[in-house]
Amino acid sequence: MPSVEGEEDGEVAFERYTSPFELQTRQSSGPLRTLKRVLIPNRGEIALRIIRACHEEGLEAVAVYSAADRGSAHVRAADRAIAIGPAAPSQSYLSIERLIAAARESGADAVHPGYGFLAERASFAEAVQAAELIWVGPPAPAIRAMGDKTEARRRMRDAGVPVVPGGGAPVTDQREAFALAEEIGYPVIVKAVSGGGGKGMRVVRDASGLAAALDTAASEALKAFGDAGIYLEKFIARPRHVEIQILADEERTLHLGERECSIQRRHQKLVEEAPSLALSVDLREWMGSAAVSAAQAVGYRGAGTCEFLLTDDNSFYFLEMNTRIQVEHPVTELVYGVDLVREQLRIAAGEPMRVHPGWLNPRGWALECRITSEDPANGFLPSTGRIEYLRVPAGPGVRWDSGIEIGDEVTLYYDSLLAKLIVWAPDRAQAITRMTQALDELVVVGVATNQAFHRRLMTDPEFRKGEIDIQFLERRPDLLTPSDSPARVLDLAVAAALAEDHARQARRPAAVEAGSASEWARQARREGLR
Ligand code: MV4
Repeated sequence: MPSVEGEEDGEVAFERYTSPFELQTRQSSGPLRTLKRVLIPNRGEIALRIIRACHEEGLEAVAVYSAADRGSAHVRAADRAIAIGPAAPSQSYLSIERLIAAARESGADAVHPGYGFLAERASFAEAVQAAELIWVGPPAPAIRAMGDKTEARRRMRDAGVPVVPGGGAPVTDQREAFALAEEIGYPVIVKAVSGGGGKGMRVVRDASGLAAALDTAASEALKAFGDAGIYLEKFIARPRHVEIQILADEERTLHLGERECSIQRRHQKLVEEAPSLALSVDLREWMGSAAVSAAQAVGYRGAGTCEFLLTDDNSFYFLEMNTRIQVEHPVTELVYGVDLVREQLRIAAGEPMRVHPGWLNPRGWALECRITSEDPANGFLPSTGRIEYLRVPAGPGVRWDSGIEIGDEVTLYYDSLLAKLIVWAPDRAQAITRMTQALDELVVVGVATNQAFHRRLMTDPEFRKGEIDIQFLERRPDLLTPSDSPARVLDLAVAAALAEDHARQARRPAAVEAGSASEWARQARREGLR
């Protein structure tokens, strides 16, 4: 046995290895006392994600399902599942009454809404709490304050968070709007007070276009949000979309760095990454503390995200706060080593979060590709059908968050997100290589997907250099449409089938002997199956 310098043989003290994570969580692990059973009024990949987190926290999970989701993976993964109505969301996943009834019936003591559906409806948070259930989300007043975009702007400005120059209140008459636009300078952007996600926005280049933009934006806002309120901001050209992840418990409000979400098409994010190439350590701390101030200004608790526009000269402006867990949360989880959904559950249960600020440094690089049932060859229209075959990528640093399985029917009732393919690697170049490989492993048969778009993007030199902003895909329509003609794709498919047949012939035994084997086995050998 080799001796250790400075110590006598036999005197080496062996200490059990303690991971940094255990050190930071030692005082606060164990089952959640105030929580036992969580109802998840959602479906698909996020329902499964929350069910897994519940089980890891020692909690029971109650799923709900519409008629279209009776056979879905989330229904089987939960400890109990409750039917809530027909496929149409308005009569199932959006029905506050049915969801509260399901919570009561199942004896749940908490509700985790996920994202989409009712996750950011302050009145749903209130209904949950009125039923004496724990809401796994921020306080209803924080949801409400951030949902009203002009109120959010005023509160942020008062808290010292940089907002885009513009109006602090909704536009009430045209003369006032013209004066404000002159003051902030063209181009300006007209936005809906109850908007978000880009609906009802209008960019105005000069005074000649303002009156018409105010009219169309107001009527679009009324149609989409039931509120015609609009306001003005200076239009920021070609910024990056960078958002900061927040976690807050009763004691502390922390940020977990940024996600770069500039790769989007028509306000739908397609690829997200963490960290962002555009942020230095200093800029991360500036944006991080702005986001912490934003959260504190509305009494935020739980997980939330502050969206910013970041310009070339490193100016950043608060846009809005998303008061929910987001689709792209996994990239933050992978670079910060924090399970955000488990922390949401702990915070809701009144426990301190298991996050030590001293450990909050990004490590390596994470990328997420949203695999959607949208057909790039058909203008990105949603495609439907049965998942006939599915081969899921795997390997080191590869994560597949999905609710779909072979046999599932993809319909038009719900959004088109089939899965999130997420990779981690030590640096951005290796993460892109790993993502390319994972995309090559992925096979989805039965519905058209945007998989080929992701593969083109990952091999694009401009993307690999990180030269991206929110207009990237507008400048690169070549990435959105298949480069191969349908005839070429058919040629490739025929070639692949011939190669496969050739390989099978080579594997087939030269002669099929009779006698010993059963007729099944002999037939299988003739077919080259074994
Ligand atoms: C902007 C902007 C430029 N200037 N505001 C779009 C969604 C909503 N959250 C706010 N949005 C924008 N607001 C000013 N003053 C550009 C956008 C925008 C955008 C923002 C983030 C991600 C993608 C985007 C795509 C188009 C426009």
